[in-house]
Amino acid sequence: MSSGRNASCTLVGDGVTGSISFAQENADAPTTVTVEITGLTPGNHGFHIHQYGDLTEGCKSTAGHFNPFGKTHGAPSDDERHVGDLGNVTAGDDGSVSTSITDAQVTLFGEHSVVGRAIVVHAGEDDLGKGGHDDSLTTGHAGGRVACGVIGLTA
Ligand SMILES: [Cu+2]
Ligand SMILES: [Zn+2]
Repeated sequence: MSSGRNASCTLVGDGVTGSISFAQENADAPTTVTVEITGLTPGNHGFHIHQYGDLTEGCKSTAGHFNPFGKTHGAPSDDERHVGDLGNVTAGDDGSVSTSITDAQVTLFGEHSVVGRAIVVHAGEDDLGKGGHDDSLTTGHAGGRVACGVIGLTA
């Protein structure tokens, strides 16, 4: 009998749609995040897990990046990063993304689970904390929020 967990997130935005799925074999395993998005501008877009699964004011009410350990913003490969920092996804010339990410900090289990939080896709590129802008170390200077959705458990 499997003890793994799965979750999904339907992204909705202005002309942007997407489907994100999460799979984790057990509480100590990394999580695989499969990303399918259409309707983006070509190029890199910040891709994060934000704190709240609250869309009452659209993507704005998801608040900031999920950061249970009080770190500064960074790249997915950095030790100093928010748990929600999944870096960028890259849209092709047709505006679509089809990729998968494996991350050791994102979990579907326990106190710091991402279930019930939100995925947000940004208008611009996440500078991974290195851009030197006022907001590089909080948001990666990724600009507006073009699509978002709530992460929920699935079979
Ligand atoms: Cu974000
Ligand atoms: Zn961050």
